[in-house]
Amino acid sequence: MPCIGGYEPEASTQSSWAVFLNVAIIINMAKTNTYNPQSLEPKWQKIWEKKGIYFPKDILKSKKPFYNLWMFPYPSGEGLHAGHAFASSGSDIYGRFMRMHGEDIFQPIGYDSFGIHTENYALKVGEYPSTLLEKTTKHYEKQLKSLGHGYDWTRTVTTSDIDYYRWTQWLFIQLFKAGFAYRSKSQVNWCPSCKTVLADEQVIAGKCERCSSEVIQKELAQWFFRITDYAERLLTNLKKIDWSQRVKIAQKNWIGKSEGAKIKFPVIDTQFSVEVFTTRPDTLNAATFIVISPDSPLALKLTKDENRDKVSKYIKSSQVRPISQISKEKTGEFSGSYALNPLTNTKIPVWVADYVLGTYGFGVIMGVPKHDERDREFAKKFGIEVINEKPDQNLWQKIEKEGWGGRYTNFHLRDWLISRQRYWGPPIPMIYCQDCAKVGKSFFTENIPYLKKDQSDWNHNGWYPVDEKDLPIKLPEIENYQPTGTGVSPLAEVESFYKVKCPGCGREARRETDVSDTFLDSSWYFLRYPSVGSKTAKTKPFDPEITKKWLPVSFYFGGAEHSVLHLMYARFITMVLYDLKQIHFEEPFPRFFAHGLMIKEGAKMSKSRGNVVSPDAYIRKFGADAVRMYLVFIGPMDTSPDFRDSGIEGMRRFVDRIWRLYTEYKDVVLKEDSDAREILVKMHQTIKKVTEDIQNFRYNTAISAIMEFVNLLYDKRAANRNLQTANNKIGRAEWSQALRVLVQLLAPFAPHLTEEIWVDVLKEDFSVHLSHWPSYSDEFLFVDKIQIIVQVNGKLRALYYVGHDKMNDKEFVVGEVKKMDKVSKWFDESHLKDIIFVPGKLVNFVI
Ligand code: ANZ
Ligand code: ZN
Repeated sequence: MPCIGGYEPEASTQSSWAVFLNVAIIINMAKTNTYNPQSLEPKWQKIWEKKGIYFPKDILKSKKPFYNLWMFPYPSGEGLHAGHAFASSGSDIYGRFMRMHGEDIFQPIGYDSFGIHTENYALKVGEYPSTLLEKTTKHYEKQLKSLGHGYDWTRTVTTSDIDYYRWTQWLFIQLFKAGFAYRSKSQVNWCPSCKTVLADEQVIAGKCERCSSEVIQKELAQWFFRITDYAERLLTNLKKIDWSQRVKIAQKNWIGKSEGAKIKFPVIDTQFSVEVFTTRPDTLNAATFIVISPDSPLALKLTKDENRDKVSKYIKSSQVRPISQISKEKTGEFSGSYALNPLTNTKIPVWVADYVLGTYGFGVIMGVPKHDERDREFAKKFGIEVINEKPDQNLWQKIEKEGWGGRYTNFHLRDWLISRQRYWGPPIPMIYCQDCAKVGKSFFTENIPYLKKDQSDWNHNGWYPVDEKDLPIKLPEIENYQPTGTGVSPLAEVESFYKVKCPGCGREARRETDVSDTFLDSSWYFLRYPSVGSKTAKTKPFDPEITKKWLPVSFYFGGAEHSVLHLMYARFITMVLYDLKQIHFEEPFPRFFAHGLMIKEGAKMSKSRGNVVSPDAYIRKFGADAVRMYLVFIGPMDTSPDFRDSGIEGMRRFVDRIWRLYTEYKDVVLKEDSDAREILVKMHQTIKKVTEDIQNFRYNTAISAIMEFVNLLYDKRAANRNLQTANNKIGRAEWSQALRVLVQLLAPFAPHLTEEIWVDVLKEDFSVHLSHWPSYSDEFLFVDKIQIIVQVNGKLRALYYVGHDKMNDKEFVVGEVKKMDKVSKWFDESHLKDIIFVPGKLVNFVI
């Protein structure tokens, strides 16, 4: 367990502390002096809201706009858990820190409320999703407010609100018109339990990202976005953005750029040839077979009649074979065909096997058992020849020269599967007309796609986008909204919904009944926030002027688990909007920090384990400030902090300790010069440490540094407190300065406690959160400074402290010492006869 007790008084001071406590108890018999979050936290939350200190007064006139964004949650029935509280606190702390640096912070919040999560929960509890959402979002709002986060509650986004999703539909239309949306029949990932297709990104190790069921392949016609057209840019732009390294690596791997070659193999006795993608053309001399993916249309095309039955059966079985099984055991069927290895001029067999993926490269490989592990396994199992030729780098040239193939770059990234056969999402705003399809007419008959001119790779006949004037296409309220499992959405049974007029010919046509993927909703929500409530909110998805001022997002904070889903999609959509000249930037999140996943006593928090911690009870018992501080104190933000009850209690004691420091020892007068100095040194060191730690999201060590500072103040208080009535006024200023700085350093972490102290105890101007972050001065940063005696004509006049690095520098030390009031008042430069300098010891001015 981390050292939550680090702030406990040291043993040596414990006894004097105890003695003092007794005295204090006698004096303060009537009142127990502990902080009372239950009344003070709501009090400040109300005042903050009333005074509107957390959002830009005039969004168009902000001088230093800083858009501080946390990934919005999807509102589940259970409400926010401790992981949300941890992450949102991490973002809020940063926002408060930047506000105290004079930035105009815009920190919005909203709900990713469309999608399978909400729909499944609604089905489970037997309520209508929108009715359910009203309750869940209210609960979330209450929870988020109780944590004291500085959100702009005047500008929220709920993705299932019609005011929002009309623009999600608008976005779909822009992508279609740009030429980036297309429909294609293909093998898609199908989750039998969620009864819907999944994007590749939603399949984790062959299982559904959401429910962990085995995912199978199914052939269905679906809508896709051409994210692969942006693969190269998504990759190269990674160099330009400041993101957590592990997320960049995850994106790089997911994009999966792979440079190699394509090579053609003529199929013997036919006019066909098959093309393979290989990263090792230098091993062509050892290629002894060809494998086609069962998902490729080539598989049956190249199968000889006598092998057809077996191959067909194999193809069918591979469709229901869970993805996770494929790597475990090699299976396959011989097609009966042979191809020609153009280099060795030998006949090599063509196989169909599912270890070759239909969606990667060309869905066909050359098998090189000598050099490739998977090929070796396959060849061994099916008795295919192995040739022991050494790889030969010259083959690259030869392949090009002989016209067998050439260089080719392949990407792992697939196009984004965007349609879902579910209910709770924005209806895809497309219309299909059979009559137009018959005569080969579509939207593209009369319109040229803005960006991707060539649409010849799909059959767009009959397809039209909804006229933008007709948006929104409202999701109808229907009783039977459970997934059908038949590959169509429940909306396909609602005639009043799907029956429409064809925008092309005016005859009866059919509206698309699939809804779009939730990740489309969240791919642009950050564009909407600042424009909510603006004068163009009803006519535009995002206001051009406001967008110019506030975007891109200054700082984005969120979970690493979104590396390849949300974060990739949002980058893609932003690039498309940039290319469509709708926005002025191509990266939505120039700075992103990925926090870790909170765990509970060593295990991942999950509903099935029943160890999901709700922050509510803890907030009620210990106060939000203690909870916030505890959550970010357990470990660095980017690791997986482990939630333990006992830790919060410790943090609560720290809150009381702070409170007592201010309420009982506000006016301590220090006796010794050296005590005052020690406090100043510690204060400056703490400012530096906390500042740098917050900048690097090491909130845990920032809080430890604050704890150490508090310990020192308690130590000094113990030694000096009896001097309050003495004449000696040394160090009164230092003590108050230290207390003032301490409350500011704590403000981002404990917003309520510090506000109460700032305004009600220190009597400073409201609000501590609008005060200016303290700065540190270098001269205090070395604890190991050397004390120099400063004399004038041999009489001690002052003490000067210098760092080791400067102690031998006569010019510097003398120059600094002369500037001291205590020294300069004894002479003026013209009377100076000599300066005696003993390095590290003494300066004596002789006059
Ligand atoms: C011959 C070879 C010899 C290969 C060798 C590798 C090693 P990356 O780097 O991931 O892009 N491949 C090509 N298309 C495939 C598909 N649809 N399904 C499964 N495997 C496929 O991997 C590229 C390599 O993966 C290609 O290079 C090909 O095998 C295989 F010693 O060709 B190689
Ligand atoms: Zn028509």
